[in-house]
Amino acid sequence: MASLHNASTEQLQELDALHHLHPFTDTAALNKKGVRVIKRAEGVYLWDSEDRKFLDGMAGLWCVNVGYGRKEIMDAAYQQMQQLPYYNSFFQTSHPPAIELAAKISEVTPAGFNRVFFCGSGSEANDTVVRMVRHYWAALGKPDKKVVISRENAYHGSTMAGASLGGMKPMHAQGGLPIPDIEHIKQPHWFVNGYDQTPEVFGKNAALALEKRIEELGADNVAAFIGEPVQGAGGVIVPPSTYWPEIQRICKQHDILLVADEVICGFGRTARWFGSDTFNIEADLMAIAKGLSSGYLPIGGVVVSDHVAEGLEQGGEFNHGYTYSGHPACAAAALANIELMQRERIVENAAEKIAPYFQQKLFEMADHPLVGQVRGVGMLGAIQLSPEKPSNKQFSKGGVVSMVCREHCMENGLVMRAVDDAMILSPPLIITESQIDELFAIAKNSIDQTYQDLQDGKIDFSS
Ligand code: PXG
Repeated sequence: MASLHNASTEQLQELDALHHLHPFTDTAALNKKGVRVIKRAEGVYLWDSEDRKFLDGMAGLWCVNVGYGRKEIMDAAYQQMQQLPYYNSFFQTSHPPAIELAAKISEVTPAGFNRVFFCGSGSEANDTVVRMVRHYWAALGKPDKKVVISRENAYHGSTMAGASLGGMKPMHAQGGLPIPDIEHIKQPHWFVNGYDQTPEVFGKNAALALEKRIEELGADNVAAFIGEPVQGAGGVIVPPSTYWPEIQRICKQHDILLVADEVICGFGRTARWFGSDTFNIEADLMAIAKGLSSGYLPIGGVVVSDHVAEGLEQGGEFNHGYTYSGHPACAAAALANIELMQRERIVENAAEKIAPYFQQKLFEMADHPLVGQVRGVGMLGAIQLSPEKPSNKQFSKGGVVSMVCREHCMENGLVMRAVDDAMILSPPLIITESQIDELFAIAKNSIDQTYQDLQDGKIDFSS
């Protein structure tokens, strides 16, 4: 246990400010305010260093699907560390946990996916995707098929290729991104981009942007299209029902690989094992991470369909890999996590019981005067705040009102994420009905308070 276990909040904040650079953070602003220190967790709850309790409406960062405190996963990692804490899978070696996990992944993934390349995270998975799809086409004698098409406002990670694939403008603005041969088309975000059309018409039109871009670039130059079945970090953007079938048709017709980024949607998040199951996507490759180990230890992977695996085999050596590809302790934790999900029928239970209840409570928020749209699927939800209803109007400056709402949520004991003006939910899949009631009671109260703040002119849009 860390020696600072009994340190005061102030001591921890001071040391953190001195030595710790946080992801996606304005360091100066954070250090002025002081970081919140999370100390322990159990089930769906977190406790901070002041012993304040929070319901974790985000399952960490969309990952703790089986909830906190699952001893089976800890024991599996501990036992594996005693047996073999580390060995690599380069140079014609392997080890039991990586072998067993690879086989287990092919059991739960959609038909036709039987091979996995391991890495340490979702970002590494998507870096691997870029190199792998280009290597695949080169192996088939088509080295010009290099461009990967993604979407505006997508999130695919923070490495150079991951952030390039992502469509977040502020990320591209730093560090000389995107890398070459990455293209972006519009996102299927009906509320923001397609409000003047029916969702079905807009969904098809958004997909047709892919066909148009392929035709502009020439299909001979395009390797793949990548998309999250539901854009998570972009704001839980659930595409209209017409979107994925049209994307599928376009990829097939133009001989473009379809990559499903299942980093958030995988392992039960949409109340099926994969987002591809929920949306009937027949992908050629899938990026996985997060729910693979429920975040207990870092691990990711790229799962490839049989025909992609065959193509790759024609390419000889794939000059790519990580020290921690298939790390034994991480693989053992992931295996224990999936076995636990199967034993406790966590995905089935989500589909039959918890997700319908979660969606019902989520959609009850649509009546609120501050809520412009509610969207969700499975155990994902977004409550879009809007200044005027019914309309798709947005506040004069995005992300201000939602940050106020987020602060109210925290004060009231709920972790909810704010994306632009949407409040985002992605709780552990093991949340109970009464905990869902608690979650939405706090959410509603916090949105009420935010609405009151707006009416009282307390929200400052100028800073
Ligand atoms: N793909 C998707 C769809 C993701 O959501 C990644 C790839 C990258 O995974 P790693 O393991 O490298 O982080 C992600 C990660 C947020 C937030 O604020 C979302 C993610 C990560 C950090 C913050 O919503 N998603």
